[in-house]
Amino acid sequence: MQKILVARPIFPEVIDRLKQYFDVEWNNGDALPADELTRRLADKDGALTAGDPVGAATLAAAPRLRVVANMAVGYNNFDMAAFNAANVLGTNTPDVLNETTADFGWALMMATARRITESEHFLRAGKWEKWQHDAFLGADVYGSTLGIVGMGRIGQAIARRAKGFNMRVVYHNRSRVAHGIEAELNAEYRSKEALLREADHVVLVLPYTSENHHTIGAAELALMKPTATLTNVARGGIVDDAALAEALRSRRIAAAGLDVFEGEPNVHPGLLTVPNVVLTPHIASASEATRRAMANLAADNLIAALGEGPRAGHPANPINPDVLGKARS
Ligand code: 8YV
Repeated sequence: MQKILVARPIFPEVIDRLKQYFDVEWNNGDALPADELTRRLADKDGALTAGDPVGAATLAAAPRLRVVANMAVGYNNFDMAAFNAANVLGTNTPDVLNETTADFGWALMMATARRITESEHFLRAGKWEKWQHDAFLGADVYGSTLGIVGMGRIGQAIARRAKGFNMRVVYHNRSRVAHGIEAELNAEYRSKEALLREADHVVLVLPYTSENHHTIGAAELALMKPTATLTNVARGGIVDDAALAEALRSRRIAAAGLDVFEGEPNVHPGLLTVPNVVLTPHIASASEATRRAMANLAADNLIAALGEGPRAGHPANPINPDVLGKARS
């Protein structure tokens, strides 16, 4: 039987499915440090990860390893150049989380615009003594301009929801999306700079790559309206968190909603001390149904890539399909 490592706690029924095909080693505890992950992968044929970094050294130390299935749509934790050089397949879990993540992007944007957590903290602290005409005044969402940076599947699902809120939608993406999609979403393409100047609510939904490290830093925040909000449901590192903390402190922008952070689970101390930010612990895809779907899809990819199950040899979500069928190097 082929050997696999499941590097993170996941739903036990998914472990049971994997056991039908493989000899399963399961880390049902904290994330493994890099050297421990490398040690545990040394004799494995496959692995299921969730954001765990996998690079050249780990692959070199695991000569049998043929596939690493990530339980996430983002795979910036994989060094894909190293995967390609070693002929190791990476897989991810797209699509199953689109609507859940779009819902959450909206929830975070609206909580940010309408100061939901800030006002709740006020209430819980026993400070609510009277109704005031100017208490917790926020920014309208309905009828405003939504700026989406990253018009992939999740960005499009966010744009679709904007119709019901009578919003203008502007977007920026590496390349313009097809004309038909722009028309269906009623979304207009903008340069990043134009979008930042124009949008009342900016939502980030782009993948993290080295090119878009700090796509939003001090210079970009300076372009935004002082009344605008910024929501990040993409990846830590896309925003310069230190620059954002300063922009929030000085009210350069009105507020931010953040589900992802540089160096998470650590959060920049400057973000923890300003009131005008809504903070959540990387839970945009965390609905009961979606996290189960992601875990099952990651398992399906692993099973298929290791030549088992109904899709043997044909995993649904290969990131680097060119290595399929090639011998490990
Ligand atoms: C994951 C995510 O839960 O899919 C992604 O890219 O950010 C989340 O849905 C998280 O990355 C853990 O793998």
